[in-house]
Amino acid sequence: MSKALEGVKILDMTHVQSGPTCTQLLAWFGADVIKVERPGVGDATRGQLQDIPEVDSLYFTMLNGNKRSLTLNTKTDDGKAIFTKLIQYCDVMVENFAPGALDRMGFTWERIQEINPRMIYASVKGFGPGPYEDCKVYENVAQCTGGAASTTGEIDSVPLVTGAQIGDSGTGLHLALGIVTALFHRTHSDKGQRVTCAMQDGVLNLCRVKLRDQQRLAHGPLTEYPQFPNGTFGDATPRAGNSSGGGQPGWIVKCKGWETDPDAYIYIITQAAAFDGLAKAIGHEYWLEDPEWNTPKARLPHLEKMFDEIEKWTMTKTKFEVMEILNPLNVPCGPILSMKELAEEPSLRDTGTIVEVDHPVRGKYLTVGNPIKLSDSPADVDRSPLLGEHTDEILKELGMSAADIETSKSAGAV
Ligand code: CAO
Repeated sequence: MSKALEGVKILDMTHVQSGPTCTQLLAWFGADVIKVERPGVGDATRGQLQDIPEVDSLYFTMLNGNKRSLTLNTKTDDGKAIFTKLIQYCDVMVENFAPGALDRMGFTWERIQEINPRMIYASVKGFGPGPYEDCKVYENVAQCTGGAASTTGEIDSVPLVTGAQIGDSGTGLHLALGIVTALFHRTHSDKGQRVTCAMQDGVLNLCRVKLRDQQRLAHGPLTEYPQFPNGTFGDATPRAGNSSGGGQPGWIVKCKGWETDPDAYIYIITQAAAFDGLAKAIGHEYWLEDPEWNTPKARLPHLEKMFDEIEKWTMTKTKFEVMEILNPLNVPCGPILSMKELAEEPSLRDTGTIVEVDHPVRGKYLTVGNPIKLSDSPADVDRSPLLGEHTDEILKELGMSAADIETSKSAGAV
């Protein structure tokens, strides 16, 4: 079985999280990803949040698997010459530097096209063209500017950011789709193109249902939100606690052990089609006869009361017992799983979603493998490279002799 992106060469100028997520995905699918890092420094995340002194951090190792590392100072003359060869050699260049950084190195999109007209040049930036286009952006800034924070959190409380890295990893995913789309387009246009993805846009795309609700507000209260029927709505989509973003009411309820276990909770969705079974399971058959309860519309003003009653029942069972009872009844529900539980879950190991990797300096560590499974193209997960581990190997591939490589090293270019 061949790998889906075998033969595609990626010039990886990414750092921190958003760009590396994208190139790691492409590497898992078999692309040859050449990560360019500053000599002696490398991606800043190698040294951030280090759990073991002097060892590449988990932050770095979990975002840079399956890549090769080349050290190169693209601001030196020798470095620029080697960078030009790399642009000729590769199919795709990916970067997520601050706006204008590549231009300042002398590699504008126009220049890149001159060097290699088939090059696909992909970038993540914090914002698209507009008032903030020159700003530097990190994950939480994107969550705040993309609509996630204003719509996340308890009602009547502060905006919240989420632990899911929707600004960084989310935008990396969007960019990867843009790249494979451009690669497909190139098969018939024979030309490269520019792919850009702004983190604000990526987050907003993931908050699509909240823009839906913004427009629904003009036509009356959002009846599935906890503010209905007694609270008030302003003129913007409000925060809604743990209520479901879809048309089926949902909430997080306590389970047995919640007093001591911070994750003894389950999310339950009271989907209309499965409501009869749920009402019977919790001993509330009378809801099925009562006109105040027996239709989804009738239940809307009582959602808080409904979830209180469901919770009285779930508090007598563990989250896994609730799953066992409600799943056969087709009630959509899911336990709140801690990172510890996920790391130890055998089925996630079996599918390669959580993978143990061996690193020559760190030893074994866990990483999240490829969540996208292709039936005919394996996606093995390998360790991240050491800084500059593949410098000589890659420079030789570019046609440089051992003497040329030595000269570039003494000039501080690699
Ligand atoms: N050789 C020589 N110089 C190099 C180099 C190399 N191999 N690699 C990077 N550099 C230089 C860059 O050219 C830049 O120099 P200039 O400022 O002179 O142009 C410099 O290193 C630093 O780049 P930066 O400004 O991107 O880095 P930063 O740490 O100050 O900012 C970040 C980091 C993430 C805020 C910024 O890169 C950014 O806004 N990126 C776009 C949005 C993004 O992806 N954010 C997600 C980050 S993950 O949370």
